[in-house]
Amino acid sequence: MEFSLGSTTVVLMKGDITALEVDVIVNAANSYLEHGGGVALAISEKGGPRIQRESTEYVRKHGPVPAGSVAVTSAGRLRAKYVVHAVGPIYGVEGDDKLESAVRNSILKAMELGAKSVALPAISTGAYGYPYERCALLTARVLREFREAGLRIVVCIYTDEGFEVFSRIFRKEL
Ligand code: AR6
Repeated sequence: MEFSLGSTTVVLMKGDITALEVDVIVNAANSYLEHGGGVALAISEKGGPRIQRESTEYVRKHGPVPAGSVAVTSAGRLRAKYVVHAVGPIYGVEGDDKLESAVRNSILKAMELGAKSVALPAISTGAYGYPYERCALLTARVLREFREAGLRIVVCIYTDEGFEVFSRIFRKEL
């Protein structure tokens, strides 16, 4: 499913983000960049040990990454140039503004890295407990900020349920 937003194209798809050929893959990480579960584990396993190694080194040097912020590593064996690790909020603990910041800062960082294409998962909708609907609404709102960016933004949803919700919301909001 494709949406034209000015010079930017948003592609909504169902699948495994680790298989995508894009310049930047965004990860849904925790503040310690310990990629122990969910999409983070999939990225870390498929990309190889370099991603976790660089992540650990990043936290050692700069400290934990706060919710709403991002950190960059190489992409190891993935078909991408970089992984941007975005820390989303825990539902009910931190606010929606942190989820918006995580999405916004991921895309801004991708642009800073010279990326033309970036793939995002549904940040915070797994272990961190966000309802898909709320994530889809907040994500759509942030994507509209990038209409002049000339990017290809792939939103990659893993579950049938999540894909259904994102499809409904994106059709209304984009
Ligand atoms: N491709 C795309 N999306 C995926 C994939 C995949 N291969 N695998 C899972 N998802 P989560 P969070 C979806 O839990 O909620 C981790 O342990 C999944 O269906 O990965 O931000 C981190 O290390 C869900 O919709 O991230 C952190 O500790 C979405 O990815 C913590 O979880 C996000 O689920 C972060 O929690």
